[in-house]
Amino acid sequence: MRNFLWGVATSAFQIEGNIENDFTDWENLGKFKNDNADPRYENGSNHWDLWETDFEYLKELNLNAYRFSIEWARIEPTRNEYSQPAIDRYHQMIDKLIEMNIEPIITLHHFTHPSWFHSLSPWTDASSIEIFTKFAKKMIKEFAPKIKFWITFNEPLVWALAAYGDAKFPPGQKDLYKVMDVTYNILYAHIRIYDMLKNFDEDIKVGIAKHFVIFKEARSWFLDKSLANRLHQFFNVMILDAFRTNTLEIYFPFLLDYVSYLPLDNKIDFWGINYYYRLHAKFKINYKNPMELFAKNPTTDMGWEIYPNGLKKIIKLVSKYDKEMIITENGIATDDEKLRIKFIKKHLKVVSKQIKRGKLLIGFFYWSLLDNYEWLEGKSKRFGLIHVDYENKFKRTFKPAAFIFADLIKKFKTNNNSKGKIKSKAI
Ligand code: GCO
Repeated sequence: MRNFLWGVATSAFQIEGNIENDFTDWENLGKFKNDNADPRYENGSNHWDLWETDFEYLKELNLNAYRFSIEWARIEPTRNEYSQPAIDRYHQMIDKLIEMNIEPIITLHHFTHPSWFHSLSPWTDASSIEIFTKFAKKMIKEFAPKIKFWITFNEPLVWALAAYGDAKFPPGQKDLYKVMDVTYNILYAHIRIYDMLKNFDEDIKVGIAKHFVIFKEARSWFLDKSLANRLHQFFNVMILDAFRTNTLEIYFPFLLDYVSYLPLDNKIDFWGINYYYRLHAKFKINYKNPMELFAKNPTTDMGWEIYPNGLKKIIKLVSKYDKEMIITENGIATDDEKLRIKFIKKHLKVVSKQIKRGKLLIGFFYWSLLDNYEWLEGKSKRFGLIHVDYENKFKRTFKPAAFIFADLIKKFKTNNNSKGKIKSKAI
């Protein structure tokens, strides 16, 4: 039996620094719309320079896996011109992980694009499939001999909604039908990449990291219930179902009515679960804005409701699709270490029970190793187990929760020999 994967997750742009892509362009154009924070990138967490010491922390945390992404803009900064030094650096990183006995899990697309991408062939256009697949092919040739776990896309629907639903991410448009076209094309690219990876090596495992949210009716009124239901269908279930039915399909009264054949043929080996919070849904009699979504206490610095039981519900939902599952992201933005510790313990308790229950759950990744650039929130929100002092040469310091997390994993491994539950003594 393979060991349970205990890891942390990162994404290239959020930590690396020294990158020019669609996000830095967007920032330079002053287009980020957020009143609450100053989303300045300013070299991320400077991981590009500090990666070797950052990787040492993985061992100190008792981890046996690491989820990261490669930055397309760094590898193909100009269309069809690949940067060998960038590719070499990723090789070095992967080699180092392997040498450390840490299972690398690679993500090919985590929200960002080269500067040339959106104007040449945005995801709304079917030609984007070819362009991204070409990049993926090159990455497979380079890294597939070394890496067993591949995530093609991180949160495709979240990205599509941010870029084409509420216009907060580049290219900043508002059209729900475009959100569907984008989702369609991204999933189409997934099929192509899945086939390429499997042709290269049948044993490679390919997944998507999908975001899940618990939607609860605000009042026990049938319209709140049906709203919560629709949101669940759209946000959580639509893509899962498409893999089974070969149809990407959603009906959302007044907002969306979309059906399209998509030959996914169940081409996925594991579902990545990114789970953070619950939302309450209230129907409003207002044609332009028919819903209100809100969180209840306790919340994190992101304003997200802490609801560990939701993780159990999501695992239950996804397990019905009968694929392996990895919790590819779960974590908290806070400056209160007591709260972070409580958050981690409660979620790991759910995880340990679920591991006991079945064989499908094969890994857990805390988001994130380091404090990093949290998209619209900039660096104001701190998810890291390791504190980054942005004012002082990106100096790293372990936070109290890091020690607790490391300890829980260690106890889990020794007490349970990679299966069974975390003994309550350990928590
Ligand atoms: C996402 C990403 C991460 C985030 C994390 C916290 O879900 O947006 O995968 O990049 O930083 O989820 O919001």
